[in-house]
Amino acid sequence: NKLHILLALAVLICLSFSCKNEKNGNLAAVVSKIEKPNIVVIYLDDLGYGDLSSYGATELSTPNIDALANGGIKFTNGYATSATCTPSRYALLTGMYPWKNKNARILPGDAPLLIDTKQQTLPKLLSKAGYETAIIGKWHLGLGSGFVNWNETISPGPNEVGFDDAYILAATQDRVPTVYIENGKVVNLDKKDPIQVNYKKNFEGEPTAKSNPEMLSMKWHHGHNNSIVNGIPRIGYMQGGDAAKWSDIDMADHFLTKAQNYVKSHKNNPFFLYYAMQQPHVPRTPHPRFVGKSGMGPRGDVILEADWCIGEFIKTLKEENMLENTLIVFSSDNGPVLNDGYFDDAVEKLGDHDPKGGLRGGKYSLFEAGTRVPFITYWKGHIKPSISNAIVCQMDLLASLGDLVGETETTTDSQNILKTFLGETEKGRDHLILEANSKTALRSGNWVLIPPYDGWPLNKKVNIETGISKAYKLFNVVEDKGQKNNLAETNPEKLKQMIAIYESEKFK
Ligand code: NG6
Ligand code: CA
Repeated sequence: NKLHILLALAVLICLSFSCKNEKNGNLAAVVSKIEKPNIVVIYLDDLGYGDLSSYGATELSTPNIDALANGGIKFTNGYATSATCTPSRYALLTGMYPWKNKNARILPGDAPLLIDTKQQTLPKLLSKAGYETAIIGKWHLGLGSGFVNWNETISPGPNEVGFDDAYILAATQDRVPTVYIENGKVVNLDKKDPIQVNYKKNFEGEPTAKSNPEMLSMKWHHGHNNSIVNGIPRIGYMQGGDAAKWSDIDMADHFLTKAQNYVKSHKNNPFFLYYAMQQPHVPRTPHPRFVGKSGMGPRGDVILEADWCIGEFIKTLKEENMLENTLIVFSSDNGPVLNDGYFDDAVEKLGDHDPKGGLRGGKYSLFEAGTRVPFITYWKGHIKPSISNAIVCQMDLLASLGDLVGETETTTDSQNILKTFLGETEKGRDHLILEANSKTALRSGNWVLIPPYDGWPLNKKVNIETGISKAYKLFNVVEDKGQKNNLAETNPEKLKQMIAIYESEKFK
């Protein structure tokens, strides 16, 4: 009898192995459901290290994200690769250091696709393991391969780099075209009112923030003075596409509903969902339900709105009995900025809130607040709640999640630190190159090295220290979180060591 059972088991195991890669095979579905959790990456835009109550904020309360932080691993040394959006997203999806690709910088809304369609990507790797993959939210990695005709199918894009489904905004909320794109097609496009986009010159007769300031409901501070959509002046010129234009105040709800529907309709096969939320990037347009709720103006209000959305999303996972079968990764693409080009009271109403959470710098900066961000992994029943001081980077998700689903990946810069992400070890990366506006720095152990660069020490428009100076800077960021004491001169030995690591990483 025992032998029979053993035989039956052996047959089952063989069968399950042979079916593993068959996406729609019934047995494969059952087996992979047990073995492979759904994976959701919730990615915010410009959320700072100190913007969550679980990361020390006292003036804002973010209970839903806190529930993930307190019920999972809260990383205190979690990094985006970069201090701006496009390069960080590039690294997240490709596992490659963005400074190795000279085009990986903030892209205009009509830029060509930055990721080579032959490149390895996180969704491709997970697809190989039988996952269905989707992006819902902000893309900002370029579309097409030259001039984009927004009225035809737009390709290549997310679908060509590994996403089975894509419901995106092309670039940023402040850039045209201000429309949603679903699997290469502009949503609600009226062919009789075709969309045209130009980042260099306006279309004749189209109002701009400069020609028609009376049309504005939000004022621009720097940049953001081209086409006007919903009273908000944007970057870039756009003509046509009226029926397709999004409603800014409904954007958060819109993406949330899409994300909830995706979950509900993908119960039979493991899925990877990249839920790329637009908050708290400018223009900050909270739904009226959230206006005034933070007392901090729109920036605080949209953080509360994002937190609410995440709470609703988790509720859906719970209702669908999927929470224990879903690994959630939460992070942000770069550090915080207050005035990023609009007058929206972010500076005036900040009060005692510190979006940087005690770090120095902010978005666009080589100092820590540029790249060190909230970073959480949560998997109910599988990850034990803890706080981890390990150095981890979003770029490592590719190799690590690959390992989780049985796919080995060693050709990229992504390191397999799955055990760190699951809380099985406190050890993360030894070191990491950080990037801001194509300039780089090094985090290694407790230390940060910023090499000398030419340029301004202060980005005056956004009032953020860039980290740029003509001398080496060396900080012990464990003892000196705010990077106040430059030890380059007093610790020449450490400086030498750090320069050696930096150069071997950058020029290998
Ligand atoms: C800058 C924009 C800023 C923001 C940023 C991209 C101006 C003056 N500033 O060029 O408002 O859109 O690009 O942010 O235009 S990111 O988070 O997507 O990198
Ligand atoms: Ca960003």
